[in-house]
Amino acid sequence: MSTLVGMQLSGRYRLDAQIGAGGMSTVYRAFDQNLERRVAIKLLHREMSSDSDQLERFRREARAVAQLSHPHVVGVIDTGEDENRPYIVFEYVEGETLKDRIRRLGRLPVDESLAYAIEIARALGSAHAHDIVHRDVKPQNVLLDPEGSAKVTDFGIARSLRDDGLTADGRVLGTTDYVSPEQALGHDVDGQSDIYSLGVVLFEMLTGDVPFGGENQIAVAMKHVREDLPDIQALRPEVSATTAAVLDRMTDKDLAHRYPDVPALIADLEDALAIEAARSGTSTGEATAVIRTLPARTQRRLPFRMRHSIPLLGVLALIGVGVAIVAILAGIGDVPERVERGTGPGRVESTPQGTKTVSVPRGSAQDYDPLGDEEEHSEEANRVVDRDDGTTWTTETYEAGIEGAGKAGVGIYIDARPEVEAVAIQVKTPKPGFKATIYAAPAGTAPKSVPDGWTKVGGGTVKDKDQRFKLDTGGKKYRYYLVWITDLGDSDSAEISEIRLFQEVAA
Ligand code: 3AM
Repeated sequence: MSTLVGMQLSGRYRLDAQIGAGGMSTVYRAFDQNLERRVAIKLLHREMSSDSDQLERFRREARAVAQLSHPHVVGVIDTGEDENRPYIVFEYVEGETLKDRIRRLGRLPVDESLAYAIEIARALGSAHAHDIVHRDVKPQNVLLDPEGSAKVTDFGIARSLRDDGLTADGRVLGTTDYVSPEQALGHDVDGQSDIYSLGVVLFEMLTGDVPFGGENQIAVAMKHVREDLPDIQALRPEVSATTAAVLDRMTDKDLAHRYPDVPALIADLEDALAIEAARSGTSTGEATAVIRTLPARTQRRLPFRMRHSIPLLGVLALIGVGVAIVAILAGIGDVPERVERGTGPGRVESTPQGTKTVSVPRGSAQDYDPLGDEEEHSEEANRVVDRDDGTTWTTETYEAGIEGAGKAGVGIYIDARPEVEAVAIQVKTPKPGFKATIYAAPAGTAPKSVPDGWTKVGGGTVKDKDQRFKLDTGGKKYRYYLVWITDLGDSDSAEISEIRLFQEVAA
């Protein structure tokens, strides 16, 4: 198939890379040249644009999502048509899908699984309140942004309950791993069907796998009709009876026994999260963020320490900031320009096309820990700019994760003085799996806390030992580039061997 990468839609959106493809459309990462920001564009396949059913379905998706403005729904920015091919412009979510995360990590922590289930449920609750049923809830359709928060997308087969005369039959579209019994049977579906599918997603987060396998999609769908899900507590013994009961009620085949609506479900998921967190005495990843949003009634289930530790530490940290000394990158003077030798015998580091490495002197890396003791192995910081993959900077050890220590993150930044418009960053690590947001700050002294004074320019999960992130500074030049680590993944510390910035080669 010919690629459309490089094309411009309606003179405004430049298609930069294909990031996904489905039966009826292709998803591109694109650049909005008017607003100078990255976007995601879903473009209907040419063959589909003459099919009035498909065209209507595509338009319906845009209309449905455009009604929703919700922190856990991937928002629609614009729609248009280019040479008779309709497209939808979405906000771009940097990061991985929930499916990728499960594939990468296997089972997720119990509290994190509940936290994602709550966020997805909140998104579905908002859709249902607008009479929109998603009908294709699956972890492939949940994007995790760099802060770790879940955003639901692909309302492609969503159907407004107010639309009459459209087929709502059980056309098999993609996977049936998450299909509700009533949908598999081709019955009319409503919001309760999304609750069943979300239950299957929760099961997969907790066990690392979907409940049913089969020779084909029909066989799997029939198991959803006929068989009970395997016992969650047998597969994951640390799951509480409360969580197991919530899961059972989400996936009950009998609609009279399943949760009637999302608000009832959310209340029970929130209780279950508080109970799991109280049992383990700590919280991980996204669970920490969701716990802060729990209603007071539910928070009371948590031990005092968990309810109060975060704000209290925040106040203490703010006092600390008054005397914080961040980054005095003292007189580096004239350092002879380094010769780019690359690392290892005969190996020259590749740079993204049209870019060159930003040359920074030794001494230009600084650890950054504004909410902690301001010490993250400072003596090792310069190892990330020494062009030696064998030497690393490590964060302190966080047994209960960064959030467990009451911090939003820890990091390390590069002083690219005087200033530069970096278009990409390379982070090398012997231990991938952590999550980082890249911030930039202008000339002057580096800001004393995050996000004050910093501008987010990129980030995501460091999935590979040699991870690159595109940066979008909106055309501005910045002096400081901060790798702000917000989640350590499976580990209790993060380790970085090299950080390198790239700038465009002047034409
Ligand atoms: O196939 P992977 O998992 O690499 O993350 C989505 C998925 O990537 C991505 O497109 C692929 C197919 O769905 N995607 C979809 N919508 C997106 C958005 N709004 C998106 N990526 C970023 N922003």
